[in-house]
Amino acid sequence: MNLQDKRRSVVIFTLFFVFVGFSLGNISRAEDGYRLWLRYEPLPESIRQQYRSRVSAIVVQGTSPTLNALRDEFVTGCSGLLGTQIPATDTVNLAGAVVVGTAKSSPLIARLNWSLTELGTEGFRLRSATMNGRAVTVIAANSEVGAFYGVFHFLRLLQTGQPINKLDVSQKPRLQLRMLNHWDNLNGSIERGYAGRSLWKWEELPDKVDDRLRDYARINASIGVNATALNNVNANSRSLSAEYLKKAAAIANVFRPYGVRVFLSARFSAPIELGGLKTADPFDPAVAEWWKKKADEIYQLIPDFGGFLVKANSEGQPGPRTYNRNHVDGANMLAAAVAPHNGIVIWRAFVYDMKEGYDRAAAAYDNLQPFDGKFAANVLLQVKNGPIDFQPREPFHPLFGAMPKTQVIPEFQITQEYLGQSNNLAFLAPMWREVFDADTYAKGKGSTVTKVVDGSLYKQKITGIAGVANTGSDRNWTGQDLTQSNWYAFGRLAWNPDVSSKQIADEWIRMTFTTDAKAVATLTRILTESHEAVVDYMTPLGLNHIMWGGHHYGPAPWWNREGRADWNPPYFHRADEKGLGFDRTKSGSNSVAQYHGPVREVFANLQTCPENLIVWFHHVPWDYQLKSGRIFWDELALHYQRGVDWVRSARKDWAALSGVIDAERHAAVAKKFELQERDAIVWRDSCLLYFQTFSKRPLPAGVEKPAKTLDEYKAKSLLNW
Ligand code: GCW
Repeated sequence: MNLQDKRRSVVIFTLFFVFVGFSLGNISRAEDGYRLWLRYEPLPESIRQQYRSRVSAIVVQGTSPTLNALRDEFVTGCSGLLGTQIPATDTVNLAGAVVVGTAKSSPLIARLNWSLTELGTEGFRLRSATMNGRAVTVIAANSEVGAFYGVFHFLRLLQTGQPINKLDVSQKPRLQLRMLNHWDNLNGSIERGYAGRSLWKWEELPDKVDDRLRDYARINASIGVNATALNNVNANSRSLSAEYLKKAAAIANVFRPYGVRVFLSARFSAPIELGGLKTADPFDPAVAEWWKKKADEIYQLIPDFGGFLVKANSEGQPGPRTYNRNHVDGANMLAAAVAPHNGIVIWRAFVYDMKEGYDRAAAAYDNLQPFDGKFAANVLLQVKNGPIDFQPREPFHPLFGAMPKTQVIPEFQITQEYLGQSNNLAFLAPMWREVFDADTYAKGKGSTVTKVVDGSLYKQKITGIAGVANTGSDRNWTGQDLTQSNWYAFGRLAWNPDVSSKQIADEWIRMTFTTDAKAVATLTRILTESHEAVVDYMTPLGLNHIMWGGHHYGPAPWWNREGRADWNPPYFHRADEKGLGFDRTKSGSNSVAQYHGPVREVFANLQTCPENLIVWFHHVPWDYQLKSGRIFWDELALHYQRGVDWVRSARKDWAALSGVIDAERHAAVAKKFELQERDAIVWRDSCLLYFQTFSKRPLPAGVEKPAKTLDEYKAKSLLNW
């Protein structure tokens, strides 16, 4: 055979297999990531066998938008997973039926007479039972959305291969408001979005509503997300105009059956820009009246409107302080406008406009803590996980545990502004776990952030959590297949902040990629290690905010071009001949005092401060000896190297999964790992070369020689590499 013949036969051979594959339906078909974790591909035959007799039909009595949607989901899901059409009926005439509903929607469920009060409005009970002498499974709830959550739970059991013959599960969400914040602009761009354009397509609304919005709502419902703020917190007043409210209402109509409520970010000066008033002073009666009328108008269009999300007096946004009023004056005025409709106001604590020479990490606490107990009953204070700004690692925010009379909710950033955007894999569940598990000592040992947030410590009426979304118009929603896991993880932790990262990873992999045991183990390990690896090659040992200015992709610890000191890396890392780090102890800014004892003393003492935060709290001498026995400089360098090594080995592990993962997603992720390796090297080299100009020490053994010079790294942003 000559070369051409050989090629031809390879092509024919390949085509043959593709054809056989498609006709048998068991070779992975085109996988573009669109279906996320709701793929519903047939389970392995051995597992299907076990399920078949237990999932013979779905019995949903009654109709309503939610009941219809959950019936559809169940039928599509089970039929796909079991490889056979599962019928929907409204009577139990088969063993193995799954009966779903509420006592109101379903006489069959009413007849069970179960007491479901403790499940609240969104919980569900999933139980094996007998009806008409037949073994059935019941999914019962107090609300149709609760029943929908039960359906998704049941589907997850199938997707992850769990036994379903003796079920007795009762669940309700631990946090009430489980919300995504979209930083979507009205022109379709997304601030800090790395997955395409805004999903909302404002220009087409309200006449045309993209079908994709239904999938967005389904996906959120599948992980229990029940609220969405549609527009950027750097808000445009027009989003509250009559024209845009109609568009928001069209979106709300699509989301409603899935239990997802709509919120809007409100620009504080909207009464001026939209209402033609001279001021937006919250004490001006005309201003308060304008907001009341605006709220009435919104609720006319969106009866279940959630309320306003507000970024005020932060990064140039207007706020009450613009009019010499304070945060409480502003928040409570808006709260009064939505209160008659049971709406809420979510006031962000990300405020750091302070005096010269201040410590930015102390600013949110300084600005907001004095108002504890003064916010109206329908105001929530949304606090970022750490005191600066979504850095790869931060200590927990000192406001958690410092506002016992305020309804504090955490804000996480699902989109990876500072963590390699959609090019680098950083599975964020471990990072969020770290925040939840942190002990604030607010009421003695065991006062974890989880307990502050879930209401068990301070018994606040409303609990919640927000995540800045990583979604966009890209076909795979998040710009890279593996970072879909962060959307999933956010929902799972919002539902139950006690779930382990490992469990979240394991579930997500089985639902999204494969149930092959070895592959699941490898991928779970890759996911759960990935965040620490990113910290290693970006900001080890407590470093932070040393990214390239503006876009924040890639390293630039030397960057000094921004107008304000606290937007420039040297402000944060404070490198000099003596050492590295921001002294936040008594000899420095003393912002460590914002924490409760004894955690305060632990952080404040160089000897006891966790090493992974050491330069966050201390200016650490280059030759300071760490627990490893190595000096600080050497340890820093080895962390950078370790990060690079991890990416290389993860890349290899991923390559080895090529037969197990479908070709399309396998290739797409492999490309991302290639970029991640490049990025990790650039991070390591640039940071070490730059910090070396201060430490004046050689790289320790085991750290590779930089590939380029510092000037070369300085010349070009990694974004344009
Ligand atoms: O992380 C910073 C971002 C800004 C963002 C701000 C915020 C929406 O760089 O883009 O603005 O935080 O959270 O308000």
